[in-house]
Amino acid sequence: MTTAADYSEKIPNNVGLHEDRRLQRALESWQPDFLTWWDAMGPALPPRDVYLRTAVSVHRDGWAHWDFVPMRDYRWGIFLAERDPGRMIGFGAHKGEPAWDKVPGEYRADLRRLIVIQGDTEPASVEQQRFLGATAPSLYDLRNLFQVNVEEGRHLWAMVYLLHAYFGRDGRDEADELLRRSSGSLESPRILGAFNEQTPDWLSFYMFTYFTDRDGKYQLGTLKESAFDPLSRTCEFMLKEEAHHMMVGTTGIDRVVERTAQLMVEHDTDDVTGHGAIPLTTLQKYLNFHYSVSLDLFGGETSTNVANYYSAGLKGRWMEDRRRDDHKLTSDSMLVDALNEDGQLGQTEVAAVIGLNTDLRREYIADCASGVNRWNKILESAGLPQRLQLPHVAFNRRVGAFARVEVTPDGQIISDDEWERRKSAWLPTDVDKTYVRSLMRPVLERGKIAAWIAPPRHGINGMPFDYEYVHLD
Ligand code: BYC
Repeated sequence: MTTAADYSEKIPNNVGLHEDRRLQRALESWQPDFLTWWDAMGPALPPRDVYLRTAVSVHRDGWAHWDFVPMRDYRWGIFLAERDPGRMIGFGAHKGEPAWDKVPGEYRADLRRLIVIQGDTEPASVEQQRFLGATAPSLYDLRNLFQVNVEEGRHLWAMVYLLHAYFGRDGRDEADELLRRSSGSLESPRILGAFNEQTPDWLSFYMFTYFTDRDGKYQLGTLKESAFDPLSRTCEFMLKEEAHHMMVGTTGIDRVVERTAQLMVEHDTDDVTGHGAIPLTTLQKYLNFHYSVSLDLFGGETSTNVANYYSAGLKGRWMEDRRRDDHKLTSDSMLVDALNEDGQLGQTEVAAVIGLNTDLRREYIADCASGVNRWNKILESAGLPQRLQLPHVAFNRRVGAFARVEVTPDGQIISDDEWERRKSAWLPTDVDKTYVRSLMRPVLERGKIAAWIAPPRHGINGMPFDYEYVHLD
């Protein structure tokens, strides 16, 4: 196993695919189906070529190659982080045993389920973002969208490789299903809620890449701990690519806040709609929506699924090796968010393994808070008193302990009627969405930017903002 990818193969890889002809043939026969899916469900605006990075090695230095590539010719490949032959399982009942190169029979179904759920999100996000190219605020942003899209396609390949290589016939069937389900479909929707929502405008795209891709970061971080070594290694490398996706979200929202703040100060008004920008109240509603649907992606506050995954060694905790406990949690307990018996929001004590979704969600929430601080600093340095905030953990939840109650952003339980009356103040309304969409006109001239967003501080890969990142024809 080398760190460099072999690009002479039909499917670039660093897993020695040519040594296993059966697997190679199986994946080569999945490849045209992937391309058919990409043509039908991938970016609807295929430009001549795009300045893209392509993974060429998994080594720390110089893992990516930058060039103009027609998107359909992007070389989607299979790259696993370097193998550590002495790697030991770091948690659960098998802690201290050698990591697995194969799938143990008793954990087959659970591992397959985790890989299928992870795999399902990747093409889903490409589908959700399919039409955004037509309204990009700049060539720089258009490039970033396409980079995210091709890499989510590669992450699908990462999971499909595991299904084909380690799960036989049913793995191949699951790989086919990943191309059959589709985001928002009534007959065969994507598995997790957030991946059936729409991403119809660029504000949604930045919110998605900030909040929903960040769930990806945390879930991949827990799967990177997995005793199943190929899953661990594939997630490790995916995380490297994922960092860019979150940068797109973080700086995207920075730039929207910056532009709004600029116009608020310049015109001494909160209502920047007359100036073609997005009001802070609308930003807050989009934030509330994307944050709350992303909180749902962590599953229930208590879960026997997650307890089983942890005890079996399939899915660890975020930064497992930094935790100061026995990494088995057989007799530990923790407090999780809950609806108390008196119907109030509170906490309850449960066995720690049962509460691991809450543990991960809390890590995620702390990370999300850092983004909000960052945006608030932009408002502060513009001299504005307004602030953005994360709504309460129970707000707008459809999964877990709070799925059956309606809760205000500041954590008050309210009746369904009151929710219906007041929700337009907290979540984007049709009017808000229509307004945001009305701003989405393409600005595809080199060095130009739409009026509702500030230009980025830096270009990509050391290139300036006004670089011609995309050749449209
Ligand atoms: N929507 O025991 P529970 C990414 C289901 S994002 C619909 O509480 P568990 C990316 C659940 O499946 C990262 N259904 O949950 C980002 C279960 O169903 P069954 C994706 C949901 O299993 C942007 C039932 O409710 N990766 O990479 O402990 C762009 C009871 O659930 C939802 C992963 O998620 C929901 N939101 O935890 C591109 C990692 N939540 O078994 C990519 C793999 C729960 O009763 N997945 N349900 O039929 C997992 O680790 C876990 O399955 C979950 C759920 C965290 C998703």
